[in-house]
Amino acid sequence: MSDCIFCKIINGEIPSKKVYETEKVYAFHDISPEAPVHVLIVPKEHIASHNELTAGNVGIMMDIHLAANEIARLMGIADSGYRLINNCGTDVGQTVFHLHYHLVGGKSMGSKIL
Ligand code: IU
Repeated sequence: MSDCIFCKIINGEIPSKKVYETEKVYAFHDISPEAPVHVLIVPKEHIASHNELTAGNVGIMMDIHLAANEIARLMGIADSGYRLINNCGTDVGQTVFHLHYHLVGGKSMGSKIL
């Protein structure tokens, strides 16, 4: 999508600090990290949000979750633990409407969700 900032990051129009890439997924350090490790995992296909997942495109979730496992290992937090967070919609703070998962960790965060 031509005016999507994450599409521009994926195609290199806007620079990013790449962590991991496959044919279907791109991952990079969040520009405004909220934890010692804060990586965004993004499908290369433009999907606006979790709401737009369908039977036809949900296969990408396998790639995203496998990427998350690999990135957690690369970042050295696979054993200490991490969260995978998706914000869907404005009430929960989605600001970029290109599906993405926040992989956050590297510090103790307790068990509360909110
Ligand atoms: P959200 O779930 O849509 O709120 O997350 C968007 C994230 O994208 C947020 O953590 C931003 O800091 C991050 N981000 C970025 O890493 N690079 C950018 O150019 C822009 C946002 I715009």
